[in-house]
This record gives sequence, structure tokens and C-alpha cells, in this order.
Amino acid sequence: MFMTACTAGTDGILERLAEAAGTVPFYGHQDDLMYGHGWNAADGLDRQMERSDVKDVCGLYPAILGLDLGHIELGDSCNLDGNSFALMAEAARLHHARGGMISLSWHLDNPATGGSSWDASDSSVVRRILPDGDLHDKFRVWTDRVCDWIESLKDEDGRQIPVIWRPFHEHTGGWFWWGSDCCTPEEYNALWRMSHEQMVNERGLRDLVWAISPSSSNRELFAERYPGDGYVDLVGVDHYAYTAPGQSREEADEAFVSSTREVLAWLKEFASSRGKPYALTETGLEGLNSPEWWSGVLQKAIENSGICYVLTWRNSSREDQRNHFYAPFPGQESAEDFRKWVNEGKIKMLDRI
Ligand code: BMA
Repeated sequence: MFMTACTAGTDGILERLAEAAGTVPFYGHQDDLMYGHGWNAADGLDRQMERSDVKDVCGLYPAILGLDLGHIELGDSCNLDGNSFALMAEAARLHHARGGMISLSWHLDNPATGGSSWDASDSSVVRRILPDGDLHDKFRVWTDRVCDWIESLKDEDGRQIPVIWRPFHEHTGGWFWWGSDCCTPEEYNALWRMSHEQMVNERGLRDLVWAISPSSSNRELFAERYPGDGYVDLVGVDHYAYTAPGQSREEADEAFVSSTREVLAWLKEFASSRGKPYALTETGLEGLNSPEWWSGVLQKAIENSGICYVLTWRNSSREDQRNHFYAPFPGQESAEDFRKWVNEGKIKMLDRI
């Protein structure tokens, strides 16, 4: 049985994940109900949030709905990808009512420079938001805004909806301001524990599954950039498919299978020795130009790995991001294979919970 770290009220999410870890993993998709290839729930036609590219392809919703809170810290009404926070809350409530689980990431702005999450130009920022730092009070307000939104997620009986909370992700990479180029391991761990203290102990949010997910690159940095078993419920890794210059589709697919297997073997060792469930918290092949990517590539990469879920990234609805998608939509070249993967029971969707 898994050791839960911090929160008791996760309403069975950890148990559900634990069960999946021993059998078939859950499938998750970022922003699944918010928009898809060529449509957007905010356009008024789908306020019931019935639509989903994944459901349009296989008839079922993903088990896990990923959402991102980036820009909630600014008090904005929409997140960094243009989703209204009100509609996101609606999506989370509906998805929960349908029996699904929710995973939240947070691409928050850089509190020192006003730049985005990707502004890694300043290596004093994490130190400055820790207690005694000049940005500490500002950061507490930012965290409170996150808490307010999470707190607003109540089910029909007024009970708090539990969520997987995955802040400060890919921190072994150097591209985010909380990444390895901008802070020491001690500063990163202190940031995590400080957030935990505020959210769980001060704000009383006990329905969070605290998920930490380093990037698959530089993962040798992870052991020291880990806040401790008492602050983590689930360990993940973000690992994407990539086509190197000059590589054929087949070569790139093979490389993804072997690199993922290697990454997940490492993750299994790290997480299992700490009694934590583990997951492929972000993955995907942008543009899905590999017709059998699901049953032939991803499945080979994850089978027998013991992960409890795999989440593919978002399907942008924007005209200028036509190739920025990681799940199929009707007519997309990997759609038939996705359907096959689901129908063969290789992955758990919403109806299989
Ligand atoms: C990234 C891209 C960006 C997006 C961000 C947060 O990986 O998809 O376009 O703004 O995630 O969702």
C-alpha cells in the first residue's frame, strides 16, 4: 500500500491510482473539455462542456482532466492559454461529477521580473519569495489566489473536490524560473514546503494529492530537489517524444520507446523505494504524425512500467498553433489507432473507473 504524505481527504484518488498502478493506467488529457482542434467551449456552443477531441474519437472522456492555473496569481479572469477560470471550474466540477479525476499544473509568472514562467533570467527569485525575502508577501497573495480557486471546487453536496496538485514542475530543467538554473536545491525544497504549509496547514486544503514531476532531462538532480516524503504523495516525470534532425519517423519512435522505458524504470525505483505511486505526468508527440503511435509506440513505452496514469498535453484550438496537439481528433492520422488502443482495454478512460 502507498504511503500518503500529507493529506487524508483525497477522497479515494490515491486508492484509485494505486489500483491502476497494478493493472491498467488511466489516460489523461490537458484541457480536454476546454477546447480542441478547431473548437473552443468558450465560444458558446458547448457551455455544457460535452465536447472533447478524445471523446469525439473513441466515445469516451479521458479519466483525468488536466488544467493549468497560470495567471490566476495575477487576478486575471483567464489563464495563460485564454481559458476562463470560471469555465475551468465548471469543467472540473462536471468532470468530477462524471467520475473523473483532475490534475492541476501552474505556469505562473515570474514574481521578480513580471515575465512568464519561462523567464529564467534571474536567479534570486526563489530566494526572494521565501520567508524574509522581499517578494514573500506578494507570493503569499499569489498562493492564496490559487487556494481560493481550488476551494471553489465543490461537488453537488458541497464537499471539496479532490485534485492532483502538480506545482513547480520540470524543475530539473533550466527553462522555468523555479528550475535548476535559478535556485539551489535547498531553495527549491523550501519553496515547496512553504507552499505546502500555506495551502494545507493554513488554508486547510486537505484534498490535494501533491505530485512532483521533474523533467526527464537532468534527472540526476532530482534526488536533492525533492522536498521530502512528508510533502509528496505522487512522483511523476514529464517526458516527451522528440524527432531529432535527420531522424526518420521509425527511428524517432524507437528512440522514444527506449528512452521512456529507461526513464520509467528510474522513476519506479525512485518512487517505490519511498512508497509512492508514480505516473507519466506529461508526454506526447506534437502533431502525432505517426499513425500507430498509441498502440505501437506509447503502449510499448509504458507497458509493465507500473505507472498509474499517463497524461498527454493539450490540443490547441488556435489557428496559428495548428500543429500543437497531442491527442487525436476525428480524421487525424492516429485517430483509428487511438480507438483501437482504448477498445483493447490497454488504457482506462472515464467509463472504466
Ligand atoms: C506549453 C505549451 C504552451 C502553453 C503552456 C501552458 O507546453 O502548450 O503553449 O502556454 O504549455 O499550458
